[in-house]
Amino acid sequence: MSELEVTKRPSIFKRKDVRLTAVLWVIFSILIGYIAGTVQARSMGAAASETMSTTINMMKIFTWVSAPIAGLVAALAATTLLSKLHFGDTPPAEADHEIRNSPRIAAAWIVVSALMCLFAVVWGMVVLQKDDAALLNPQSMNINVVGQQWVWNFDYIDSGKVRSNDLYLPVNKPVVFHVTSNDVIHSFWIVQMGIKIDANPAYVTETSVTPNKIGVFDVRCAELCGLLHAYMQTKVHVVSQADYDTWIQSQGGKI
Ligand SMILES: [Cu+2]
Repeated sequence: MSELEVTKRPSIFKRKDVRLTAVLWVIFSILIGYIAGTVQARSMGAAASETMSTTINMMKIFTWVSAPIAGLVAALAATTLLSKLHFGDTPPAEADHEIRNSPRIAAAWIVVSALMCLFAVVWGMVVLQKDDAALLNPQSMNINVVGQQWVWNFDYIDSGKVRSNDLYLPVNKPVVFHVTSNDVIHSFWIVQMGIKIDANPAYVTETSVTPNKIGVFDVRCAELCGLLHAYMQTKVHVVSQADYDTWIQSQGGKI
């Protein structure tokens, strides 16, 4: 008899609050994915290197993949707030544990979470490996970057004794930055190229990039480094190889 009752019970998907949660889940997932992924990525400006394009892509994909999770939490919270209140010590009849006690839902949750983690790890490793490969490229040019309160100095070590405060780079040429600091910890960040690395005193860190767009972009310090930290910024001028050579010569360097 009791078995019959169980089979007769309507499916949870026919319940009003479950349907409302499902509808809100879809709406919230799309909203969260769009605002946190697409709008954010657009606000970062156009990419000036492949590293930045891959980073923006990865950010968009990771956000869109995780948006349904945040959307589900928001939908459950909203449905809970909109549901009727129940007072007293005895739980209402509908407060059963169909979800908590369902092995199918538990299994689906574990499998989906595991797949998402695996996807994030594998994708992240592929992108990181690509970035590291540029560091080992023998064609790369080398620039020493020195941060100090509150300016950046760039030494073009392949061209003799040339130093500048604005960074100059030839387009489509891989460059390795050897980054250090004269005082406190700074962080060397070329915004539109998607590279950022700590500048530590008495230690050299390295990062590399290949700028693929001619133009003027932003260099900032991304580590709170004292009173004028917010003003520790400069420009990077990405120019043609010929214009770069002319500039290096105008600074007394050799090409
Ligand atoms: Cu700084």
